[in-house]
Order: sequence, then C-alpha cells, then structure tokens
Amino acid sequence: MSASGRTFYLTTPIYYVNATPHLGHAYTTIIADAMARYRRLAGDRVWFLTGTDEHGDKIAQAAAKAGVAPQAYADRIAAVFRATWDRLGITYDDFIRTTEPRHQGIVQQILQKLWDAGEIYFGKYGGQYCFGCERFYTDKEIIDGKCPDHQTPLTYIEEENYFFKMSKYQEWLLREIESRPDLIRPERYRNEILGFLREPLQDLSISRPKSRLSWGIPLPFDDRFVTYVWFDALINYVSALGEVSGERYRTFWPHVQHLIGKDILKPHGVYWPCMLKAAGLPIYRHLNVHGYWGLGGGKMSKSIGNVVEALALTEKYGNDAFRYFIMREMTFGLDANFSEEALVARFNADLANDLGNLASRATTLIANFAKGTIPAPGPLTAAEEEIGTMWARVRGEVDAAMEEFAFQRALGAIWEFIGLLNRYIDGQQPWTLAKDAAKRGRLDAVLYTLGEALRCLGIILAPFLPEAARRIRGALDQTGDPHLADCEWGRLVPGTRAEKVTPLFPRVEDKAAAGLAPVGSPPREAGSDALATMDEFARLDLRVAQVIAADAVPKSRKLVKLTVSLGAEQRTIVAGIAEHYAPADLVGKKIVIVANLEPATLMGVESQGMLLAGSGGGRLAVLTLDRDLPPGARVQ
Ligand code: ME8
Repeated sequence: MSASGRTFYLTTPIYYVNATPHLGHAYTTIIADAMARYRRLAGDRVWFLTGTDEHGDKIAQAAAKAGVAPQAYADRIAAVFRATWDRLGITYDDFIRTTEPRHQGIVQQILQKLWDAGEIYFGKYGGQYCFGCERFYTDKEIIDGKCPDHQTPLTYIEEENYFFKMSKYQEWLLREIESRPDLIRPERYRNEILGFLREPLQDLSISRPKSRLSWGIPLPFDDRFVTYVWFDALINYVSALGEVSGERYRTFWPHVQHLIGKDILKPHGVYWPCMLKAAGLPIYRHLNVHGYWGLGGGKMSKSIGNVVEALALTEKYGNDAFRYFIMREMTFGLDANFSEEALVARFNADLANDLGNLASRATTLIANFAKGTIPAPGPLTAAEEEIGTMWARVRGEVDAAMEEFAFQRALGAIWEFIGLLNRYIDGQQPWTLAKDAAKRGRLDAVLYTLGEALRCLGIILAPFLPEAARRIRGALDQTGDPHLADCEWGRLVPGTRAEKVTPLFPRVEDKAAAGLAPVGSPPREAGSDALATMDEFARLDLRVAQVIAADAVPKSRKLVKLTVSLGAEQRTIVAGIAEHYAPADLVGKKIVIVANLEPATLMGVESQGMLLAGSGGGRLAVLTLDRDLPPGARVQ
C-alpha cells in the first residue's frame, strides 16, 4: 500500500525513431517526469512509462537513407532517446520499445483475440494516403488536396487489408465521453473529439501488405500482412505492464493516464478507446493533451535542425532552468513559442532574482545572525501568520493544479509565495533587528520563518527543480527522500543546522555565451577579441554545402572526412567532429563552410575548407540552415 493510498500510471507517447529527440519530445517527457515526481512526493504508488515506436514506413525509410537495417537503425536512435532522458534526469520506471518480444507478443495476442471475436474482417479500401502520417485521409480532412499535417500531396492507394470494426463503437464512445467530462482534457480537445464523432466513424484499416512494407509485426492470422503502426504502437501502454493476468497490469492499468501532444489526439481519443473496448479492457482514466511549441512563430518539425538545438540549451542553462522555463511558459493545452531570449528572461527574473536571492538571503541571514542554527521562534506577528496561511493556500493550489496537469499554475502559486517572502525580508529588515538586543525575539521569529519557508520550498519544488530543491534541503540539513506530508507549516525543528547556499542560479549576463567558431580554431572568450572590420569579414567566402558522403578518418578519434557539394563543384572537408557526430548522421545535411581557406592536410587527407560549428557546455553543433537553400549559396 502506498502512503497516500493512491496509484498512478502515467505514459508519454512512444516516440518515432526516425529522428533524434527534439524540444517537443523533451517537453512531454519532462512534464511527465515532473508529474511522476509530484505523485511520488505525495506518496502515490507510481509507474511512469516512456519508450520508442520503431515500426512502419517512416522508420524503414530513415534506415534505408542511412544505409542500415531497420533494427540496427532503431537500436541506435532508441539508445539516443534513452541517453537523452537519462541526461535530463527523467525518472521513468520503464522504457518500452515496440520491437521488443514482450510487446510484439501482446500485440499478436490482442489481434488474435479480436480476430477470433469477429472484430476484424478482410476488405478492400481505396483512399488518399499520407506516407508521412502513415494513414488514409478522408475528403473532409484534406486541405487543398494536401495532407493537413505535412502539407504534402497525398497518394491514392487501393489495397486489400484487414479492418477493425471501429464504426460499431461510435455510439458507445460518444456516451462514454459525454458521461465523463474530464476523460479528455483540457476541454478544447474533448470538444475536438466530440466533433469527430459527429461524423460517421469509418472502420480502421489495421494491416499493411508485406509487399509494400515488411517492417512491422506480422498478423498472427495472415503473415502476408504486418500490423498498421498505430495499432501496434498504442498497445505499448498495455504490453509494458506484462500479461493482463499479471500483478503489474492489475495494479496499474485501472489508474492509467496518458499524456500526449495535440498532433496525436485522434488515435488516442478515438482508435484507442475503441480498441480497448473491443478487447474487453477498461479505457484510460484521463487523456491529457498539451499544445505545440513553435520556434519564432514557425511550426516546428523534425526536419528543422534548430529544434534539436533548443534541447541543447539544457546544457547551457542547466536541467532545472530548462524544466522551469518550459513548464512555466506553456499553459497546458495551449501552444507556446520557444526562444532563448524568453528563457534567459525567466532565468534571470524568476530563478536568479526571486528564488536564488531568497535562498541566498535567508541562509546568509541565519548564518550571520543565528550562527547557522535555526532559532526557536520568538512571538509571532501578523506578518508570520500571513506567511503560514499563504503557505497552506499555496499547497492546496499546487495540488489542485497538478490534478489537471496545470504546471504553469502550480509554479505561479509557488512563485507568489516566494514573492511574499522576499517582501517580508525587505519589510522586517532582520539586519536592523539584529542591532537591538531587545528585538532578539523578533529576529528569531523572522529567521525561523525564513528557515521554515525554505524547508517547505525544498520539498514542494522537488518535482519541478530537482537539483535546486535538493540543494535547498541540503542547506537545511534535510536528508533522505522528501515527502509532501512533511511540508506542514511549523515542522522545522529549532536547533537544525543551516548553512549558506551558494547561488542556485547565477544570473546570465551574456546570452551569446556559447559562441560560434570554426571547428579547429582556439576557443574564444566572448567579447575578448578586438573588433573585426567589415572588410575582414567580407574576405571570408562562406557557402552553403550539402554533405554527400561522410567517413571516419582511419586511426583518428576526432576527424571525419566529408564530401560536400557546392552546386558546381565538390570539395573534401576534414572536420574534428567525430566525437560528436556519427558520420551517417551528417549525410544529407546542409552546412556552412569557409570556402576560401588555404587547403590544409590533416592525417594525410587534404581539407579544402572548414565547416562552421558552435560549441559550449561540452557540446558541439554543426551549423545547419533554418530554411532550404541550394548548395553553393553565399552566406553573409
Ligand atoms: O507521434 N511541441 O511520435 P513522434 C510539443 N510514435 N510537443 C511536441 C512537438 C511540438 N512541436 N512535436 C512533437 C508519434 N511533440 C508516435 C506516437 S504513441 C502510441 C505513438 C511531442 O515522435 C508530443 O508529445 O512524432 C507529440 O505527441 C509527440 O512528440 C509525437 O512524437
């Protein structure tokens, strides 16, 4: 039994392995992590699942492009996802891959069950198909003859396939959603699904002929076909819990909540509940849907390199700051815009000024005026009572907000409390109280209150800013795992040791701290060089180049040999980036090179130019284009 008596099972989407993780994936996974940590803090029994979606056209095509077998490709990218989540401190309990036997077995079991029950039939279907989405579009959904998601032309395909009798569940699903107002939330997404259900629901094609696509799970009753990727992928949420008769399934499935982005609302809001119903399994408790991040107003997609670079900001500003920014900036359910400037603004205002200063000021005051030991509080005044009362309110607000995945509201409430404390310090002026021995009791009341507020913050911030919260608790000698139940106001024991915290979030003064430099040149201190003239800059011939081939330079740990096209000519470029990029990942990229450098020979290979890359925080990133340009285009 858990301390709270509650059980909580949370899933993220399983991400496609056709590209490496980007900001959007990180957002979903980080907020899921914050939620899982919050529920654990509250004493719930928690299971937190993430993973990768590894079958289907998209993956087969990406593998073919990289010149490797789909499984090898999936292994590589799945490992990148895992490593990224580990680096971001994601506390997932399980990571499922759809190519694992434990998943494939359950998919086949469910298919067989549905086939035996007559829920699946063989039929013919012709329609407009999007290879990017791996699904057919109905006339109503098509915009200007194109896929509404990819804006690419659709292809008419006619083929025989197996169909799941989804239409028969339309009425049931409608009633289910109507009777459970918070089944799909926030409400705008519930309304969207209700909108879909106003139109007749089609049956779902759940197979693909192997002749067209072999990278999938074979149908157990006809091995000329593989399972449609969505039918395969959705089942991960069940298969990860093992057999339906098993302990883990029985413990967690009744409490399942999914977290997804709005792009995959329909499969989760329509297909999945119908599939579960047909298989005789209960449907989810809640489907929690978030909005989309955009960059500079544009739509974000995996093909845009800068999406990946946004993720690199975690290294530059730290995991906590990145977590804070994305949770605070985006109202759950709505779209938001990502920019480094906005991140830096929040970093300085909310983290460095509000929280960082509070922690430094409070612990310094306790160190200076109470020799680093929490004093017994003297008589309390209305000011201390206001803080205690507000704390109780904040806890309630955080709890209510977290029930609804409203991270921005939870953080807003905590920051109101932080604001009150900073004003309290200014108002009480403990440094003045310390000058008058008669005011010792007042001073002790203030110092105790500050210590107690920090102790409580060190607990409640743990899901959101794990590292900063740990440091706050450490400064107040609070060891062991934090528990929400311990942040009842007034539990701080006088006599507790307190030490000064070093600044939790030193202000960011120079947002261009990472700098950009051609690979191989010595690192520069930002702002340390003499100014360059326009003429000097104009002497550099910078060009867009497309990587045609990339190979490791034998016997070198660092060097990669690139063959690049400048449109009219090809060049060989040797670059010291092998520790940061697998050669295959560079092929096809459009990069920027300095085209008028004297050739240099490195490890016996002549390099006819130099590529541009940036580095910072132990990471290196090759410059790519934000928008397509032909090879050879001038960069100025
Ligand atoms: O759809 N803003 O995988 P996927 C916010 N394999 N979140 C974003 C985002 C953005 N711009 N872009 C992506 C798939 N996401 C399927 C899922 S589940 C059974 C199968 C996040 O790699 C968001 O969570 O395309 C979105 O739902 C998910 O990544 C899609 O990831």
